[in-house]
Amino acid sequence: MTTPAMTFSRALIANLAANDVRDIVLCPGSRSGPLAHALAEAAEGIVLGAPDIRLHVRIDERSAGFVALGLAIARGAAAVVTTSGTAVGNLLPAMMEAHHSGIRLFAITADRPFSLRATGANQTTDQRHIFGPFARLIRDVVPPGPGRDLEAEAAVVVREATARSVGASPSLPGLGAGPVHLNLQFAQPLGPSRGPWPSAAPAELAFEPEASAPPLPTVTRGVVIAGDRAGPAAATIASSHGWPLLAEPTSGARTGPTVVPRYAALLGTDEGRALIADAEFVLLIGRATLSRGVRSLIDGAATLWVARHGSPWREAPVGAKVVVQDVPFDWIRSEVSPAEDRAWLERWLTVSPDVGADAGGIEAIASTVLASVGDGPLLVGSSRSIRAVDAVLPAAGPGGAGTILANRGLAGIDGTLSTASGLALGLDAPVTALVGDLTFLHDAGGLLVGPLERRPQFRVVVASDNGGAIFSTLEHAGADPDAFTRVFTTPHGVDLGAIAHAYGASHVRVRDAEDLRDALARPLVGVEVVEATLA
Ligand SMILES: Cc1ncc(C[n+]2csc(CCOP(=O)(O)OP(=O)(O)O)c2C)c(N)n1
Ligand SMILES: [Mg+2]
Repeated sequence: MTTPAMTFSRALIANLAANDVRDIVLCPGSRSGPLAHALAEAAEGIVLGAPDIRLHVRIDERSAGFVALGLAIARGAAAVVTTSGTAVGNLLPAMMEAHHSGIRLFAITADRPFSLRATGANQTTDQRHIFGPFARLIRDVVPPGPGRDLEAEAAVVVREATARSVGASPSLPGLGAGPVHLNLQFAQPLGPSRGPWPSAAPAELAFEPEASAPPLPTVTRGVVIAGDRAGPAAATIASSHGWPLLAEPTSGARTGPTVVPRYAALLGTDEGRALIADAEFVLLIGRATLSRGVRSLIDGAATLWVARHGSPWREAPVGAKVVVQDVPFDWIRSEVSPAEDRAWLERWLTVSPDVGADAGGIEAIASTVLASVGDGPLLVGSSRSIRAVDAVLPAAGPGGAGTILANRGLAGIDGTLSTASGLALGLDAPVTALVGDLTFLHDAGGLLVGPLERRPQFRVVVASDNGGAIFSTLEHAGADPDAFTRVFTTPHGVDLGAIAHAYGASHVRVRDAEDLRDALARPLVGVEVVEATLA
């Protein structure tokens, strides 16, 4: 006889699968046992009627959260399942990133029955509001019990979670896609029990229509800023109007004749400041986080319009006159002829291509990595890695913007290796990641893939400089050198090769661009760390 906990768990998973949440990361624990038993049934494909689930088991919930984040980026949505207690708290960084990046991450956390809360019971805390403002939906689900239609209850919970995760919520319009939290209380018995798998159907979703937006103004001195995941519409608008395009590497929009190379460095020069002052119209698509100059352009714009586009990014810069969620079709389709006066565009494009160039070091690493990955997926870590890629990434030909991704929601240096692992599993393809050494150390546990697990293929290129080099480019570098090194740079002296080998990953150290190129040209097998120390 099946137990209520397992009946509910099977129905929950069947409904997740019916709604295309098929990649599920599971961490071990007893309270989450009913979900683990059900997931194992589905994943092994041995039980008739079980949905097709791709199960990934990880030990550390913080890493598991980011593996699920990477899977969700690749597949549209993914879930992570944990037991109760501090296990849940370890999902917080991934949930924060998912919230700010608009990623459909389902946190499914097991809990003790509510009657045990505040009684001193083991591993029992208040898990309900742990993700605070970062979950589109928080459902605290009472323990499954006998005599109820548990299959219908599970279907309702998943339907609501699906709707909120895609942003189809009439009660919360404008939130966009993002993470949800299902806190599932389970009472004994928690052990395995045989039972049938229910059928499940996809939820029907109703989106709120967006209010219509005004047409784009006809101005000469316009600028288009394409932030994270802005999409190709940004490039289309910029070229059709003849406006300069400042496209971040993860915008998917660095293409067309008006792309401004090395805009971040340009905006720091006198001519850049003059251009900022002279811009009469700024169109921001997606969220731009990489350079202070771009932020000045946004904050100082005479007229600023914003299309948040694709991201759930709810905040709009102060002073935005028009804010829309998606780029209206009319903005792309409308017949415009590019500004006749090309002087404005020329001022942006005639800047020396190596203004502010850092010919050696991290830019050489970034160029070599970009050349080697071609159109393949590249995940770029925060700090100097993403800025170096921004500086050296050439404008792509039509349709060839490549797949450059980064966790720009909060630009953390955490979870990057785990995100790469999840991406590789979700894409079923090798992924390259480019990260700094602190970023590598922060998530070294992301190299851990148990021997019974699906094998991701990813290569982590570490720009290795024994600490956080970015801080020497910021105002803090004015401090006493010893104090600065200790409290900002945080050198560590860790042997990265020893770490890689401990996790069964391969490791190679390279000292010049040629060796790096050779290392990247080798076929990738499993997990590989390429430590680059280019002067
Ligand atoms: C989780 C988290 N903690 C702290 C920071 C602040 N932070 C930004 S960059 C950075 C240093 C990164 O060093 P590294 O990965 O070695 O890159 P580098 O600047 O040396 O290229 C730190 C600590 C952050 N972004 N995220
Ligand atoms: Mg570093």
